[in-house]
Amino acid sequence: MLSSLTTFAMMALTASAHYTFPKVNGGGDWSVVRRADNFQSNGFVENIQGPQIRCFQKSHSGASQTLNVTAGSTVTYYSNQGVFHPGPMQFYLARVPDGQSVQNWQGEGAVWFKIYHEQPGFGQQLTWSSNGKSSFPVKIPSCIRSGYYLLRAEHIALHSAGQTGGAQFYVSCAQLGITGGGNSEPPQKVSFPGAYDPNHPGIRININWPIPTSYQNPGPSVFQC
Ligand SMILES: *[C@@H]1O[C@H](CO)[C@@H](O)[C@H](O)[C@H]1NC(C)=O
Ligand SMILES: [Cu+2]
Repeated sequence: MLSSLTTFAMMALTASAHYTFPKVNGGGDWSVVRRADNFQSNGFVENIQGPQIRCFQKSHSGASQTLNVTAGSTVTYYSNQGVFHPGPMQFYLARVPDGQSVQNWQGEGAVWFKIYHEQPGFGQQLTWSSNGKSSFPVKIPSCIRSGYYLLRAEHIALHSAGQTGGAQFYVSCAQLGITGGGNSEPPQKVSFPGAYDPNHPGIRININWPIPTSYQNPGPSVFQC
């Protein structure tokens, strides 16, 4: 009885500590960002080989709005409450093929390139600059082609990642129109699902003991102009 009560209390605590990524810049929640399946539960993607790892949608549903931004500018992605778990923020972009609609395109195939990933500080424990924050500025590369894109936000919570399947993925995708770009094509693109292996050292990692002295972000290297 005691243990089931404890389990229940821990579950309640855990649920309240989860989060979503519903907003970019000044828009409303889930207006430019596609409504993620965790919009009520604040839960996380558990199966990183299933469809939800892409945009946290089991079945596709576009957002009603698209935010136009200039290449080279910074957009700010927001979580609905502070990101309380330790682990990296990462951002990816995928360009909507010409002639296809940003609302309908599902982001399938090896189309995603990484534009940011967070490295921890090392010491008595790993420290993450995302910890406790609820706004995350990310710079759109100035040299990529203009057009419509999906911007994928991802926070990987590592507090129980010591065993396979223990990492928690908090994900959503925003619809952007990027103007004033260049003509660079990022060389390394990945698909979701597909990019991540559950046993990647940045996904299955005990961050508590021994304290890691390095951290390898999952996914491709960050594209730079
Ligand atoms: C928004 O961005 C798209 C893609 O670059 C562009 O085709 C469109 O003209 C832009 N709309 C405005 C109002 O700037
Ligand atoms: Cu949580």
